[in-house]
This record gives sequence, structure tokens and C-alpha cells, in this order.
Amino acid sequence: MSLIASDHFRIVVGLGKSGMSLVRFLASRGVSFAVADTRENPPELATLRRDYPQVDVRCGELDVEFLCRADELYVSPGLALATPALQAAAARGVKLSGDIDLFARNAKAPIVAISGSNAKSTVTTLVGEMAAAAGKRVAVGGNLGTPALDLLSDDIELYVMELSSFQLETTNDLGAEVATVLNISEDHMDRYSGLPAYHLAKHRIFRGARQVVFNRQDALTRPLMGEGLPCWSFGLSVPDFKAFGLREEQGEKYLAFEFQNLMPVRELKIRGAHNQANALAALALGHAVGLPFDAMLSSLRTFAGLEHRCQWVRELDGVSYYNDSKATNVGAALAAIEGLGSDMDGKLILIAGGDGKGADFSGLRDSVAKHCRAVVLMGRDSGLIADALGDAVPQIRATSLDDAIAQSRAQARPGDAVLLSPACASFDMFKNYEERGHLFARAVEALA
Ligand code: UMA
Ligand code: ADP
Repeated sequence: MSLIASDHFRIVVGLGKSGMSLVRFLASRGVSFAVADTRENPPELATLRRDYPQVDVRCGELDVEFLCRADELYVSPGLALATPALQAAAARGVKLSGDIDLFARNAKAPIVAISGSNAKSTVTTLVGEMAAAAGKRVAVGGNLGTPALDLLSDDIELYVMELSSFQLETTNDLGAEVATVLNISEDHMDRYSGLPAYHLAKHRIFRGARQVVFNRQDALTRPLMGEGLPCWSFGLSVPDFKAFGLREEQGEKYLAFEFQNLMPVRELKIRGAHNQANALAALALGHAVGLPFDAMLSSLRTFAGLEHRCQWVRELDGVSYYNDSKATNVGAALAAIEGLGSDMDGKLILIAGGDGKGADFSGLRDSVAKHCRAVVLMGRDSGLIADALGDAVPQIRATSLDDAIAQSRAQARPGDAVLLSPACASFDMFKNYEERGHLFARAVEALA
């Protein structure tokens, strides 16, 4: 039996991946609903018309009168709750919800819930691999890949969910077995009034949680509520009770839990200090849900990282090329510049720029000055980055990605690395960050 009232009328607002998963879920439960999307031709329209021809669907500008026919609106993450038509409906008593609460109410296995400004996908994937290595039937998804509702199955023993601030805005009671906000830095400032609003959205992940994992080195990740819940921490410092961290002994650095060394850091395949933090976060989450250390450590030894996240592409003329196209905000680019820059003898040639989403780029200046030989800028907000970096290092403007690669190659010396870590979204020049990363990798591989 599904936990959803059948006498209410609902409207799914947004017909992308989440909207379509809601349609499948509601239809399979025999619940009556309609669909709306502000776009004339939303991505899943053809699928909806083919598979559910009886469903009423309204495309184009949202009609408040239509929305007010519903008891509840399931709003897709891509649509801000501040959208005037949604606010008008809410003011008339219509409930605004999302797919994640519905998922949580219907999930019969414990949930590991992961948010943060950066590293969500890496840590979510790692915890999923650790659980699989421990022999658990695990489902992994959410903001990463498969929408939450499509994961629901009675066979599953553990859900590992990446949740974005957009998804959490409509989440009232997740009830995760363990929840974490990995880190907080500015992102999506085109959608939030400022960092406090974004921070509050992220912290909704702790609602109803039974255990918490937080980052000792980022105070903004500590839960604002839930005093007294069992807490585990991670960070790059030496760990104490209920903590994961790094310990150095006789020149060897170890991943460690409390007073026990678990594994030498050099056995990790993923590179950089930020990835050591990611490994520790995954261990903390896995430990909280009872995964054994031997299975978790064997996953850490084999996990080579995800595509487009500080991914090594090739070496040419003594210069390494890295694709970090997923660095769509300043915090992510900083982690890559610091993580790679402090791990090599040469310097970085940084390729940055794109759609800055209203970010302040001044935080890049010190790290760029320390680790970069030059910065090659492209895309819509390249001027804003140029102004923020000032005279920290030489700047070169590129007219295209291919031009940026050629200009970077000309600047690099043996021992250096060319790093695509844009600190921006890709939508001004590319379909998405994956396309940007693939085009970069392909062009780099073609260099002769
Ligand atoms: N849109 C409209 N009108 C609508 C509904 C959406 O114009 O009525 C636009 C939005 O402005 C947005 C786009 O359509 O730009 C997609 O929105 P959506 O809500 O239809 O997106 P879905 O296809 O359902 O995908 C969403 C997540 N997308 C967003 O949050 C923007 C996907 O995360 C997620 O994988 C998917 O649900 C399944 O859970 C993507 C993402 O970019 C990867 N997430 C952001 C990020 O990681 O930074 C938060
Ligand atoms: P998300 O799903 O949150 O976007 P990803 O795992 O896809 O996170 O990584 C996105 C980018 O974040 C990477 O390209 C990398 O530059 C950066 N990053 C990875 N780990 C960290 C970390 N611990 N702190 C800050 N930035 C990180």
C-alpha cells in the first residue's frame, strides 16, 4: 500500500526527469493528477502523451486558476518556489511539495542523505560502492542520475541519495538514517537572496535525521537543529572520538578513525586534499549505517573518481591535462586549484569562465596567484573573473574552448598542468557541463 491520500487532486509542476518520475509514481498508485510546465515543449512531453494520453497537461505560462484546482503541487527542483504563480497558489492554501518527501514516506529501507555545495556526487557514488562491496542491495540517485521515486523498490536494503538545495526546499521531513551537508560555499546565487537562504535550504536535510555527519573544518555544515543526535565528524585534522581524519606516523599519512589508522592515503586513486576529505566523509557515512571497514577500504582503493571531476586526460610534452568541467562554482574550482596545485612541482594553467550565476569571484585570487602560471578566460562572465583576479597572474582571453586549449598549451612548461576548472556553469556556450568536459577531453586527445 502506498502512503499517499487518494482523495486529493495533485498537479505535477515541471515535466523534466523529476516531473516524469512523479507522473509514473502517481499513475501507478491510481492517484488523480494533472501536469503543468512553463515551457511550451518540456523535455518529457512526448513520453507523457505516449504513455499517459489521458493526463491533462498545460504548457506555457502557469495559470494560477488551474493550479488552484489542486490540493497539492509537486514542484520540480528546476522551478524556484518564489515563482509568482506558485506563491499565488500557496497564498490560496495550495500545498507546495516535492518528490523527495514522497520518496521518503514510501522508502522502506534506511536513507543516507548527502548534500553540500561540492563533492556530493563523488561522496554519494563512493558510499554506494562501499555498500555494494559490503553485499548490500543499494540504490543510488537523487540529484545524481536517477530521480528518487524511480529508485523505490521493496528489494532495496539501503538508499544513498544526493540531494540538491533545490530538492531540499520542498522537503519537510526526510527522516534519513544519516544526513550530511559536506561543505557550504556560494552557489546558485541567481536563485537565492544570499548565502543564508541557500544555507537554510541545505540544512533541511537534517529534518527527522537519526544521525548526523558534519565537516569539522566548515562550521556551516553543523546542524542548526537536532541537538543530542549521534554525530560523526570528518576533516583533514587528526581525529578524536567519533571522528574521521588524517594522522601522520613515521612519514606516512593515514586515513584514520578515532585512534585507529585505517589505510595509507597514498593507496587512494583519487588525488588532492579535497578528495581525502571526500574519502573520510564517505567512511563516516558508511560507518554510521554499519558498513564494515574492510569493504569500505577496498572500495576506496579502487575508486578512480567520476568523469569531469579533476579527471586526468593525458600528458603531452611533459604537461598533464585535467578535465574538471564539473567545477561550476568558485568553491569547486578552489578545491581543484589547491588540491592539484599543492600536489605538483610545476604550475597550473587554469581555463575558467562561463555563466557565473551571480557569484563573487574574488575568492579565487589568492589560490590563483599561488598555484597558476596563467589564466585563460572564456565565456560570458570572463570579464568579471578578469576584474576579480586583477594582476594576480597573466590573463589571456580565448574566443572558444579550442582557442583556450591552444593558448594554454602555449603557456605551459614541462611539469605544469592545464586544468579546465571553470568556476562557472556552462550554459552560455554548451548544453551542459558534460558536453563542455567531453569537448575539452576530445580536443586535448587530438593535440599532436
Ligand atoms: N524549467 C522550466 N519550467 C518548468 C520546469 C523547469 O523552465 O516548469 C526549467 C528550469 O529552469 C531548469 C530546467 O527546466 O533549468 C530543468 O528543471 P527540472 O526541474 O525539469 O529538472 P529535471 O529534469 O527534473 O532534473 C532535476 C534536477 N535538475 C535541477 O535541479 C535543475 C537534476 O539535477 C536531477 O538529476 C533530476 O531532477 C533528478 O533528480 C541536475 C542539476 O543541474 C543534475 N542539479 C543542480 C546542480 O547539481 O547544481 C541542482
Ligand atoms: P557535486 O555533485 O556537489 O557538484 P562533485 O562530486 O560532482 O560534486 O564534484 C564537483 C566539483 O567539486 C569537482 O569538480 C571538484 O572540483 C570539486 N570538489 C570535489 N571535492 C570537493 C571538496 N571536498 N570540497 C570542495 N570542492 C570539491
